[in-house]
Amino acid sequence: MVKVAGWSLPKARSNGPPFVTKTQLVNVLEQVGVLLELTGANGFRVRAYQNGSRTLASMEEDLFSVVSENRITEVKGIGKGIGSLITESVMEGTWGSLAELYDRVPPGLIEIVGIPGLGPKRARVLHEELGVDSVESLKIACEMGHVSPLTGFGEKSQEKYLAGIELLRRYQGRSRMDVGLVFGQALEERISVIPGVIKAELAGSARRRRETIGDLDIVVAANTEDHEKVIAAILAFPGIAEVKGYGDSKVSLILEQDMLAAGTGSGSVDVQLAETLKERSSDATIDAQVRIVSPETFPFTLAYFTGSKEHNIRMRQTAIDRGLRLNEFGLIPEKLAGELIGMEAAQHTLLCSDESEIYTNLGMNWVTPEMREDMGEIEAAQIGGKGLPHLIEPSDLRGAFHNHTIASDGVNTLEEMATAAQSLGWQYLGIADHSEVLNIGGRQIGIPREGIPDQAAEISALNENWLDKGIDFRLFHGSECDILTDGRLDYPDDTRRSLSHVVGSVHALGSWRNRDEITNTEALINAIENPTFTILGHPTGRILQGREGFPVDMHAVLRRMGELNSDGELKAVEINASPYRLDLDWRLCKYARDQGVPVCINPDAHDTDGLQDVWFGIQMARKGWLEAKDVLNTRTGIEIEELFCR
Ligand code: DGT
Ligand code: CA
Ligand code: ZN
Repeated sequence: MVKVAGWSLPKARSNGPPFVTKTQLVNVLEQVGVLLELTGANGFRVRAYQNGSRTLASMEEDLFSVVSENRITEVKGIGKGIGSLITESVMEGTWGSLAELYDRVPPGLIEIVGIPGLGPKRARVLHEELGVDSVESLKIACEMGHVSPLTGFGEKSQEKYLAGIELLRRYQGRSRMDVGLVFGQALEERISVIPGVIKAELAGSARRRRETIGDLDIVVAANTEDHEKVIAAILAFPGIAEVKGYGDSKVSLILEQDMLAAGTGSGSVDVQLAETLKERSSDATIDAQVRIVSPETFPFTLAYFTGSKEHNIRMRQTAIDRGLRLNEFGLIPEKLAGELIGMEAAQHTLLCSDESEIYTNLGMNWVTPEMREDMGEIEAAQIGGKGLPHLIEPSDLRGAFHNHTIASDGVNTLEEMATAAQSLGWQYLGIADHSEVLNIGGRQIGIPREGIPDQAAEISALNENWLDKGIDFRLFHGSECDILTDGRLDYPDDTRRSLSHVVGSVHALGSWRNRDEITNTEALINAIENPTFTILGHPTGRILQGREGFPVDMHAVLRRMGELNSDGELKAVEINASPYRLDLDWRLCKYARDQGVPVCINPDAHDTDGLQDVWFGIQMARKGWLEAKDVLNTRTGIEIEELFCR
């Protein structure tokens, strides 16, 4: 049984005040809301914490100033009780009596709140009525049919929970790529500057940019006489929750938040993005395996631990065919190695100063790590073969088409979003706020049809202004238009026709997930065939580690989109670049390309920082073999204007 971590109050900084950050407080208040609900506290108290968390999150003023000037309770939405909790934690680093609340709730109960369809209220009922206090006990209760007879639950809920548990198990212990990479980069940076370290490089699924990462693998080159002191330096790092083990050449760790504190951003994720990610990863932990080898062995070890296992197996076979033995220690001619094994055999290795020489010795071109999945790269890399693609780079993007503003559920204005896009060097930004049908808990989120002309006017005014000033930047006025369950699009035809582009997305996921694949595929195709439809947004609706997408034959959808493109229409498919989604799946990119369907890398940004998420979309496009020409938003602003006006 895996130990469940549960929640804990953040450790105070040693050099305060302020002893805690706003992000930490936002988190704690939100967690307290859930904990109170789980313990059956009254609704007013629960909502006070929920509101407090939300208020704090959107507060623009510096928290420390507000607190130290005693103005915290003047902030609307923060009452006396929460105000004094905030003051205490910021000024003194303590949390009043909250520790008791955190201890009182079983960690397993918190974990089941993450299961789709299971909020704190229902979790409490299950706890009180059936004694459920963990994922395990919930599973048993569902399997024995004890859940469905409870008032307000039913067969459907019971099945849904079982499916949710299955998903949780599958992803257990894995991290989203944004979380994994920010930890991986921090560890790589810290190791790189240890005296005696010649180089340190992230390997494994992180280097291959998988959408989720099981554990981090880092390979370090140091001369043998320095290994001991390098290991000692690693063990003394801040942000190590646990040392799982270590030997002469290997350290196995669990990393936590403090690992991220320093950091110069010298790795592959740029500085600004790394800062954003640190904020988002606030209570995550991740395992890391560090392997220390001599500089001569480094390229072989790096290649081996980069994987994938499937790629390695093919590489090893390629070596065998040439009378060579390939492993993490070297590339060894079989006739020299003979009976020898391990490091003894490796004495006879061919020398390779970097990974690319390993590939050369096998008659291949170097394969970029993202592509090492045995999905055709071994064949394409053969010298004289059909060649590897020239993969898209982050700097190839000139804009994006799916972004939100305060007009729907975003937090920034048109102008703020545009300024942020310009500072990324973009020539355009597509605005696609939600359409009128979208509401959350009865509150309308989308723009009502009457609001569209106002947004259009605002956008035209901004565009004219840039044009007058000779600035090569424009906003495209689109909509993220809901695809209704029957495959119609939200808004009247005229409204949609007035827009530059329509990102069609499914949001009423419940109904789509409860239908069969054929019905869903037909409905989706029906929507795409609408003449106003331009881009298919987050095609399956999946949330990584959260919920599976709805069943759909994406191949059939992409084939139909391909036909429409060859009829001269523009029907593009989105890679939703939010690290929570990364949907279209990278495994389908090649298929989309081969069908002639342009791919858009869209951040689905809800604030200015969110625009940077395109970086993750680029990683997925690269994993999917895409070149700049396959991606719609590498085109210039003028080219897009022409395409959208057709
Ligand atoms: P993860 O951590 O589950 O996200 O995925 P990886 O790819 O990082 O896998 P991991 O951490 O188990 O191992 C790192 C790499 O080491 C893996 O990509 C390939 C290599 N490797 C591990 N076990 C084997 C194996 O049994 N055979 C071969 N050929 N390679 C292996
Ligand atoms: Ca790994
Ligand atoms: Zn969106």
